[in-house]
Amino acid sequence: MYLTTEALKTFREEGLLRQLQLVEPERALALREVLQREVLERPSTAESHKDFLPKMQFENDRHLDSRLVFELCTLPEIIGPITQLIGDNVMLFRSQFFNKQAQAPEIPWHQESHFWNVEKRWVTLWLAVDEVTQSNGLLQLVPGSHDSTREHVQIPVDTGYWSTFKWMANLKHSDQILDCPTAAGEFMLFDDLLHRSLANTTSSPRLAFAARYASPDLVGVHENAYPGHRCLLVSGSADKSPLHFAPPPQNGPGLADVYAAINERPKNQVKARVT
Ligand SMILES: O=C(O)CCC(=O)C(=O)O
Repeated sequence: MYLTTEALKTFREEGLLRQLQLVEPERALALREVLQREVLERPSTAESHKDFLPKMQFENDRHLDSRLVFELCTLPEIIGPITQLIGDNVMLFRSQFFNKQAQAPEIPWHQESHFWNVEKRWVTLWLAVDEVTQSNGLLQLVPGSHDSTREHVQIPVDTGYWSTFKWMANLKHSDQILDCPTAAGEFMLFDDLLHRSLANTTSSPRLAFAARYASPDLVGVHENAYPGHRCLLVSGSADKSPLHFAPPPQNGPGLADVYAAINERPKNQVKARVT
């Protein structure tokens, strides 16, 4: 996948590229099954994650411990466009699964720059592992809002938002909200845009995955993470970087194993699961 000059201009102005297909729905479904079984149901084995709260051990920075997550994050369909946006040298410095269970509440409006005291020079990959609809945790964005970090206000306790969020941004009257229903296996790339995800009002979980990429010279990344935090180089070199890098993880199955499993299924079983 190669971004046109027009797409690069859109990203500069709106901070967003959407409807990019990573895998077709059949593969997204197979990927979802293996991610659930091999990643979301097994805590991270990364040394630096041992002091994480229990939920984080399953959902945060799994690119440091799972071969499958690492391979997913480094697919050419993702890294190609990201190098066009950031340059040839690229590191992955954070990732997170957003596993919105049935009836899970809203994640409020926010920008990562409010929480991370680092320069606004990263790109977020947001992948819909499940199809994302109006009712199961729709992602909404404000295109063009990456020009500044908005004021965030403290959320009063017991207001029913996603429990890890203590701050939320207030929107301006002029902000144009974009609904982003997304097919399973489709992804978006966005700058530091205001975004939120609505409550999941259905009876099924909705899984999405976000990974954050930047040039390896983005300083302050470790200080705002956790002790022992490491980055992963995913393109080019990090020769002059003061940051600490981890080797690619070898644990568990990789993408080839996921797709081999699809080919081994009887044809009618594959079809039945896709529809
Ligand atoms: O997927 C979601 O529900 C929220 C995603 C999000 O807030 C993020 O990527 O920062």
